[in-house]
Amino acid sequence: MCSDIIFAMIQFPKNFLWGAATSAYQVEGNNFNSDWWPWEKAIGKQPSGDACRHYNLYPQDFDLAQSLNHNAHRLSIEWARIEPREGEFLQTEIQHYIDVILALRARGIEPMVTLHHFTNPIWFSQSGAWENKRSVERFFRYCDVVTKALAPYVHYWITINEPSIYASHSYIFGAWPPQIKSYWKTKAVYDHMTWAHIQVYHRMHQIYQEMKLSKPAISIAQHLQAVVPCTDSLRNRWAVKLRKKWFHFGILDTIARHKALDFIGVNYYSRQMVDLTGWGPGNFVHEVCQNNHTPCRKNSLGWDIYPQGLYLVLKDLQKYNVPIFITENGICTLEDNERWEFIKEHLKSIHKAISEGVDVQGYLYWSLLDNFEWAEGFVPRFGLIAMNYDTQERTVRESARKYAVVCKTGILQ
Ligand code: IFM
Repeated sequence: MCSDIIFAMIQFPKNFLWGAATSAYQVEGNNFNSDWWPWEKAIGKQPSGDACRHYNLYPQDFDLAQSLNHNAHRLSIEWARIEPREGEFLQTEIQHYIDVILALRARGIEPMVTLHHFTNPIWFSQSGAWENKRSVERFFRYCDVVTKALAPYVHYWITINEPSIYASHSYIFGAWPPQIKSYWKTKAVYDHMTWAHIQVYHRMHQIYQEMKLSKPAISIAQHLQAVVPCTDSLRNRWAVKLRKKWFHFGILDTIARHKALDFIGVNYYSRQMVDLTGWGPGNFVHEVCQNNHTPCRKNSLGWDIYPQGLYLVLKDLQKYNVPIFITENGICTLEDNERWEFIKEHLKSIHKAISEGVDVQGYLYWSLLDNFEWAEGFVPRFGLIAMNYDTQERTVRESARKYAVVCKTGILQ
């Protein structure tokens, strides 16, 4: 059994942020200036197409979020819409995102805005994307424009979503564009993203100061798994250490050292079992044991469901001494009762960490809507709200209603 934590009183702190997350490319539809758009077509994957038509239907989606008692929502800005050609910034698109954010605020929902969530403008990709060291100044320029426009309406920012997942899927596994397999390029990409965050973070704070606005809270959203050794061998313990350093805490250490971390955004889904059988770099750094040594329930993509791992991750993060927001946590499943179980068990883990002094200030379920799950297309169902992609009809799931009670009361029954 994967879950074995027993709790008494499950009451969350006052002012806790409750809600859900989305990303632009996964819900908006028709992001044809983004690099995924031609790539989906070129490789014959299920295309994102209209997705959830959230670009137009956002007021309706936010009405639903409001009716579910959400007081926070994480969304992202599609860089390619704002800057479809290098140096050309579209005021109409900037205004669109201002309208989106104001639509949240009008419903009493606090926005958390992500500036980069996996996709790049095509022109940026064609000139080497994040491999190119000029990526840092290009991203900086885009963030500078967006921050100046949105600062009056936004307090919480995520500069880059899951840099380790972007770098590994695109440059180690070759699964996402540009489908490269190179450790050197992975390192370059990761370094550029790290440096971009640091520079953008300081510039954003400066902009808020110049505009005489109160300080924003800025971070990255880091994908964190519980890294669990299958046996206690020296090799496995080493691998756990290396993985935690490279994929989890390395970037947080660096940006904390550069004083560019106001909080930590945690995207938590699963665990990673480690049982090394070889000595290659892949063995140490990313290979996951497939032997199912300690079986547990899985989501529809086959990821282990491991709620107690979230507690372990949160305890590891305590040393940074900054607030933590769960910026994503969710399950893809066709069985909605599994979704509620998943949410409940993970909330218990969070509560346990809070009761031991970890400063968790919010929980954003992934995702508000079923959406385009990257290379997996529309098959996985992560949403609190079910999508009928033929009719664009939205149906609130039972799990969403149960979660709505927690959002309203701050109490988990
Ligand atoms: O859909 C993704 C999201 O874009 C980033 N974090 C993980 C989610 C589920 O795979």
